[in-house]
Amino acid sequence: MTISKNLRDRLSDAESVCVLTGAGISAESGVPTFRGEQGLWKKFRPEELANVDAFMRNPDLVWEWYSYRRKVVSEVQPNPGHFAIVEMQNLIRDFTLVTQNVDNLHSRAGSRGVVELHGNITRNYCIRCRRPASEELVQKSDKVPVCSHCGGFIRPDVVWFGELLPPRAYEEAEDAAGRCDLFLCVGTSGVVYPAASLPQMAKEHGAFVLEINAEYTDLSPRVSETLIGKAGEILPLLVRVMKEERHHEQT
Ligand code: BJW
Ligand code: ZN
Repeated sequence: MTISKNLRDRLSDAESVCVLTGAGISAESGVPTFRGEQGLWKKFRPEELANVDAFMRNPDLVWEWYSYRRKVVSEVQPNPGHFAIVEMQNLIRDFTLVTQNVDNLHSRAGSRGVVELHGNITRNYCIRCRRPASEELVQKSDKVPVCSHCGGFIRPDVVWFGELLPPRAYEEAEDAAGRCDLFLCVGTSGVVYPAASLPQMAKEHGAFVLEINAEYTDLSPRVSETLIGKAGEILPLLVRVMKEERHHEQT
């Protein structure tokens, strides 16, 4: 992988960085992505599982699917891509990590203040009174559990199709995209909105938008540069360049 002089300069000069991640960053940890040949949506239909109508129609089925996925993420570990982002946060004064992932792997790697646009599969709440559900209730339930306060169904704290993103999180993401000088899109197909509008927003505000993905995506024609490869290999390389350049600046 060659890093152009231009990209080196962007990496060394960046003072405000926003990183947007998608399922691809966790692929190397063993978490399946959504789209593509090996993706979850090849085997399962999002309209049957990832919207509130599906949940109300068949809460046990949806609960079972999320229990399975909760188990998968609890059994894997963050990978070098997640850890590189932690290192990047330590180097950059104004740094925001925005993720579409619900797998909690960024926080487990040590990233601080992660902006979770689509929620977090490790949390659950009551659809009626909105109280969070206890870990114990969630762990022991093969079928959808009900709230111990009001009897409402418990659902995963994730954002389904047709639902609004947590407003505070989306605001933080928009602010970071609007003020950064370097925006990284990592491992996302860029087809789910409004998250997919953030790179464009950053670019319109003058940021250099760098995409890192295993393949070209819907975003590729609209970014400043795309690096094709594995996030777990490219991100550590970018951090190395950032460190070298910053070291030179100090000496
Ligand atoms: C690697 C790699 C490696 C692999 N290294 N790379 C028509 C037009 C426009 C918008 C809409 C529309 N109709 C409806 C909408 C809105 C809808 C939407 O965007 N739909 C489009 C799909 C058409 N959006 C919404 O509904 C959102 N809410 C909203 O808009 O509210 C306003 C509203 C209200 C009422 C009505 C209408 C609008 C909510 C979106 C919620 C998304 N939820 C999910 C599920 C979360 C819970 C769960 O996990 O089950 O979020 S869907 C799923 O997709 C998940 C992801 O976060 C999201 C994005 O996927 P991501 O991360 O990009 O993964 P993949 O699999 O797509 O891509 C992986 C990439 O990694 C690939 O590119 C690989 O190449 C790459 N890769 N290995 C680097 N090692
Ligand atoms: Zn309740």
